[in-house]
Amino acid sequence: MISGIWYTEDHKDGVTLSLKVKETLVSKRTPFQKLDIYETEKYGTLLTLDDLVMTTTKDEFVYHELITHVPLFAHKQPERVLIIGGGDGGTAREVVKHPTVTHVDMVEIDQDVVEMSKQYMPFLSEDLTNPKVHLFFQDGVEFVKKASTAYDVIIIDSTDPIGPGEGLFNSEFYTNCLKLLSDDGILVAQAESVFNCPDWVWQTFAKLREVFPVVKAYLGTIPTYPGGLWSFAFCCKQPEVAQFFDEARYEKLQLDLRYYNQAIHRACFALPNFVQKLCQGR
Ligand code: AAT
Repeated sequence: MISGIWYTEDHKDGVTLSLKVKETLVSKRTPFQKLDIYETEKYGTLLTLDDLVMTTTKDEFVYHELITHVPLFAHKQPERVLIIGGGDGGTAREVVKHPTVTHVDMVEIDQDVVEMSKQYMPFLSEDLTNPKVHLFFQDGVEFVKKASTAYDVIIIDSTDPIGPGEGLFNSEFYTNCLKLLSDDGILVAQAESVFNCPDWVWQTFAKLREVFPVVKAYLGTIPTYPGGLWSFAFCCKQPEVAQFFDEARYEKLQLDLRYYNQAIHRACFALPNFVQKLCQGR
């Protein structure tokens, strides 16, 4: 909601987040959702979908580095990557930093998100024209039903489990993703706010555990997301895969990253007790 010079997001339970706005750059209805882009005073460009923060210039790196480099450095040789959602391009930008990656399929339901990001957020969308990145404007639910070639890493960079993103949080979708995952493959999904939406976190992890043999949780702090402390699900078929971290490759590559490093890779899996209960069903 925009009121005067403030963008205000209602986080329910009597909590809101407000960012001071300098200018509204885009305000439109796409065939799938309401899309707004604002220039804010302190957080740079802000993209919202259905009046919920998707990303901002200032803190996007936390989310995009965590959702990509954790699974990519946990895999011995990631080559084929599938991104579901991620229309702003931030996830694809991080994935193509890995030289082992040869092919990225990105399935975004809403072409307007990609077009608007290309126009107003080039720092996110800069790699969507990379020849390794293949864009499909399609519902991710339908894509995984029909796809047949395996992926080493699947990243679910989706909106919340309401609106167009709802189908990306159910067991049938997860089962189709499991079929597309190579034997040593890893699936990572954004898994919601542990403070503000514990029910969503609990349900997401419970459904993932029904489908995947190994399900772990990791955390990051994203100031403009509800509650700040954000969960991600890390799923695979083999317990050994969940233990591996290619630290030597991390050191060799010397990527120019702002959040992720070796210590973060290990530390992000350390969970407060209340989060263990939510994510591990205990
Ligand atoms: N990169 C960080 C921003 C996002 S965007 C999530 C994307 O998922 C959006 O572009 C949206 O259009 C797309 N999406 C939603 N539903 C589907 C679907 N069924 N198939 C494919 N793409 C879809 C994530 C923000 C995290 C949430 C914070 N509350």
